[in-house]
Amino acid sequence: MQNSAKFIVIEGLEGAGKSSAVALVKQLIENAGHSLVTTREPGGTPMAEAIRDCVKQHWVDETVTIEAELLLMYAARAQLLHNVILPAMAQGHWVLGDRHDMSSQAYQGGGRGVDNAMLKALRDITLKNFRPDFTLYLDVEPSEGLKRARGRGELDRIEHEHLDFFVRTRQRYLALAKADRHCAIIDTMQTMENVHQQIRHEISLFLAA
Ligand code: T5A
Repeated sequence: MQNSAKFIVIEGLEGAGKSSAVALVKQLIENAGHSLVTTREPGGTPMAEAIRDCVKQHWVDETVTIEAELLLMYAARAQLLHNVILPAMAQGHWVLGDRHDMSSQAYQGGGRGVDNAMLKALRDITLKNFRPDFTLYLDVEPSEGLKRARGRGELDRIEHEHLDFFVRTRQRYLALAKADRHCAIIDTMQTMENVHQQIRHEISLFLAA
């Protein structure tokens, strides 16, 4: 029997509403009769969670270089892919990821200005041909997303970047999402109820395909 396990990813800026989207999509997929494993990036394994702490924390008297941040994101992704995502899918479980490679393309590529050749090389090494079956990109205006993130608690190292950084990151996200036929764009500048309605619609289309 063919293994039809799928990898679904939720992407978006801080405050886009990924956490509640993950909970909703999990429920929808499980209601459709599939067993599901949820992950997050960076993170999802003991070592990748340590990398997450490392990239999110404020370092006193030390600048985190663009190169170090980039390599840490891919190191965490390699751990998660080989130790969690691929084994789960091999056993027939669907996997739902809170962020994946599109985050590196958007934050490191768009936000930090890492060139596409470098990103492609790292993606080829880390993921080879592995790609999500479906991505929900939750679009939010950066100032609104940061306002929501601030309301949720203390900002981490990346969230302390200037607004410009998030504007560039969002521009790259939108370009990537529009070019990807396996990606749906969700407008989150609306009530949570409307956002969830859009998500339900997109997931039902994906499940019916
Ligand atoms: N990163 C990550 C990279 O730079 N490169 C990479 O390759 C990867 C994988 C990870 C950081 O690392 C960076 C990106 C990030 O900076 P994270 O914690 O995983 O950090 O991600 P964040 O985006 O920081 O997580 P947030 O919790 O801020 O975002 P969410 O999950 O999208 O937001 P959520 O759901 O917690 O919502 C935040 C608040 O907004 C409210 C919610 O109730 C909540 O209080 N909210 C709304 N309010 C009104 N209307 C709506 N429509 C709302 N939607 C949510």
